[in-house]
Amino acid sequence: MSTPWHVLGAGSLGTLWATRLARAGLPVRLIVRDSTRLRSYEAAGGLTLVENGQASTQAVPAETADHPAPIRRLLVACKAYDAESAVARIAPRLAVDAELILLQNGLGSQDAVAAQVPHARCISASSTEGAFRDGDWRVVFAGHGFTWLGDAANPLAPIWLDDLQAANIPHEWTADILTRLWRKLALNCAINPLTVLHDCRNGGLTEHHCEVATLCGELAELLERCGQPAAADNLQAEVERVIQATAANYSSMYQDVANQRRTEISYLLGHACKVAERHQVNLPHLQQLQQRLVGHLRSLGLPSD
Ligand code: NAD
Ligand code: KPL
Repeated sequence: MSTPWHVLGAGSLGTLWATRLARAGLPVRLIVRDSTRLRSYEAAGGLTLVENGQASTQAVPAETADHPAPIRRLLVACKAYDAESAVARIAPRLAVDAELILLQNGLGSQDAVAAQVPHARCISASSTEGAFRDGDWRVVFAGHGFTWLGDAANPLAPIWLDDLQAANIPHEWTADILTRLWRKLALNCAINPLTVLHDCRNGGLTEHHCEVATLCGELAELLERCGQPAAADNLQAEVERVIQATAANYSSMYQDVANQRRTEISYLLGHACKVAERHQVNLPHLQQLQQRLVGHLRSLGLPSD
């Protein structure tokens, strides 16, 4: 029997991965928050994935963090701000050769998780797939994309990439996962906060071309200074391309704010500003953007961290 995939966090991406792995006949176990959520899940009878308008349900077995079985492969599918505490709770169950796959956007949470589990291998992911919940235990596959996976400490590809192949999860192993994560972080910093502050879709930023260009300049400087020159390459051109390609969409941060959900600001703009300070790089527009966003979130009564 192949190693089970334990999926921590039954939200959008966790469900998207769990259902596709289970559909391919691979062993999957879902870890939910507590016994109340476990009862709710069992009553629902499984996880439902809606793909191209067709709903299909996978009866993935579920458990809470207190279950006694050891874990060898853990997909961490919580938000960046929940990942560290969620993994700390499950840490006693991790086998000595455990591997964690971290699906969090941005940077900062990966190091915080790795510090909780020094004996485990932590693999980071950067994904352009899109999914959202349209009900309890129900997820809509909204945007086909790609997932890069890598381990900055060890270039050796894990054997379970075969499982992703079998499950039709488009992916590639990369030795440069940090470059991928920094590049995505820079894109998100140049686009997402401005869509919130200007209350617009991504395409609305074409009217704020100068502001976007200034931010791209500062972000590229930061990437160069913190040892990520490849992530800085043609940044502004790519930001403009993404703005055009996703013109009709609302950014993920816009959607979080619109739905009164906590954002991942500390792992995106907050992380960029923290690293700039550490490297003593003066980035006035990025810092001002961070202050404006924090002020805006507070004015809405939302967490600003
Ligand atoms: P989500 O909020 O839909 O799901 C997170 C789930 O984790 C929730 O169900 C939550 O209850 C659960 N959770 C939190 N703490 C837990 C704990 N201690 N034990 C058990 N469950 C716990 O979030 P998401 O949209 O799936 O995003 C996850 C990460 O993936 C984020 O960093 C996000 O930026 C990134 N991401 C998401 C998408 C997307 O389309 N949704 C795309 C790319 C990247
Ligand atoms: O990833 C994104 C998001 O909304 O989080 C894009 C579409 C690239 C905008 O930054």
